[in-house]
Parts: sequence; C-alpha cells; structure tokens
Amino acid sequence: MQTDSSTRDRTANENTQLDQYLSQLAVDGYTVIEQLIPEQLVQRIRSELDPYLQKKKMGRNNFEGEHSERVYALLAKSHAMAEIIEHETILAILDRLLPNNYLLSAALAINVHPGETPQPFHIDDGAGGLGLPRPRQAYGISTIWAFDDFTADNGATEVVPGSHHWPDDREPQESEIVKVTMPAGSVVVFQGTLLHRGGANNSQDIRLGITPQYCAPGLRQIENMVLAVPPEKARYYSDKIQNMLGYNIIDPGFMGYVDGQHPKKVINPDYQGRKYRAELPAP
Ligand SMILES: O=C(O)CCC(=O)C(=O)O
Repeated sequence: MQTDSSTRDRTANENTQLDQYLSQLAVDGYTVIEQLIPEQLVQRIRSELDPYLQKKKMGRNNFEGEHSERVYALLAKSHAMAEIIEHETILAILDRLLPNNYLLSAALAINVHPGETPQPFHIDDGAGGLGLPRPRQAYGISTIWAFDDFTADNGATEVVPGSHHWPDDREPQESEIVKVTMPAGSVVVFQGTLLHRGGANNSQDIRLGITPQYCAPGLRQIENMVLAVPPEKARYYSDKIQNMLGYNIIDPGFMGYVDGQHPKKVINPDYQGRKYRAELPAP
C-alpha cells in the first residue's frame, strides 16, 4: 500500500532501520523502538496530563481496568501529545503499512496502578460489524509509548508474537505470551490484528502508557475524533494531525465532506480546497 510522502528525505541508515521495523512487524506482528523520544518530552507530556491523573476516575470494567486511570480525547487536553502522534518514525512506518489518508483512531493514556489484573487479550482493529474473519490484513496499526519504564512486574503490555496470522478462535497459551519491557521514552508498534493486553501490576509503582492508534481511512475511528477534538482546538494543530483527526477528504473521491465542502473549511474559512470553485454571481 502507498501513501503520504515523508516530510523529508530519509538517510540510508534510517531506511535500513525502517526496513528492520517493517520486517519485525511482518514476522512477529510488533516491533519495539527504544528511547525514541527524549526525557524532556516525556516530562512535558506528563505535566500536561497531570491534572487528569489524580486517581479520581478509575476504569469502569475489566477491560478499562478497575485499578487503572484512562484519559481519552488527548489532543483536546495536551498539545505536546501531537509530538508523539505525528512522530516522524511512526509516520514513516504508517506510510508503508496503511493506505493514504489514514486516520487517528484512538489516543488515550493508561495509568496502571498497583493491584491491576491482566486485561483480556484483544486486537485493536476489529472492523465493527464488517464481519471480516481473521487471519486477514490489518486495517490498523497501534502504538503504546512507555512514559515509565515498563518492567516485568508493573503492567508492561503483553503481546502474542505471530498472532496477527491467527484465526479468530485461536487462544494464546501462557508460553506464547511476551512482556514488552522497555525504558521510558520507548514505543511498541504493532499490527491491529495482533493479540495483546495490558499486564498485571504486581509492583508498588504506577505505569503510565499512552496509546495512539491509527486506522485505514474507510474505517470508523474508535474515538469520535472530530467531536473529541472540535474545530476550535483542531485549528491549532498541523495539517497532518488535522487530517488524521478527520478534517480531511479521502483522495481520490470525496468521503468526509461536510455540507458538500472540504472539512478544512470548518477550521479555516479561507481554505480553498483541492478543486476550488469560485462562487457564481447570483442570477
Ligand atoms: O495498557 C496496555 O498496555 C494495553 C492496553 C490496551 O491494549 C488497550 O486498552 O487497548
């Protein structure tokens, strides 16, 4: 599949590295990129999220985690979040794996407290109602960024390597599960069809992870992004972020229009669109 061009030319080394990530994603269904962002960015994003992580709202069920805090609509709450969502290494991977005009499907923070139990295994790109049995191609790519060190006992994400090739009814054995331990500032990138879950937190520490998830443009986003990040907030983000939120049209074609017009007009009244049509004088 092909896609958006990268924002700049990549060096030969970067291309070799990218090929390695892609080959791990093809074989195992995931790849870990260690310390992709600096400590300062980790701290900046943490401080913007702090007001929302006060242990007041814990998860409502076993999936959200009754000992976990979840913060949704992140781009409405933290401007710095954009720096991981449109990180150039992540976009380079997405450009190779998803169709052009891919969308941000979800972006949430998951703060796993001591005592949390393992989440149920699941995939992230369940194409609601389309009835597409697995194994199949992935319609989404997910990322989980470590904002604390992910360790063997503090709730590190668990993945099942190769499960992106499995049929719907195959369940993982204990021996097939891998804990994604990684230092803060690292990210695990995985296929939307890979079985994974948040692990149990048997430590005394809290584990913060942030998970931007992306999907093919024809799928419905998991979070309703144009309501979660309304025009008055979306207008301050880059063109790329605006497109991924849904202020965009699938090109070629016109899926995504608003009242017959390009949705960028809602953010920027001067936007002239792809096919500018001057207004005709009144008859
Ligand atoms: O928190 C984690 O490590 C995984 C969470 C997850 O997969 C989810 O909630 O969809």
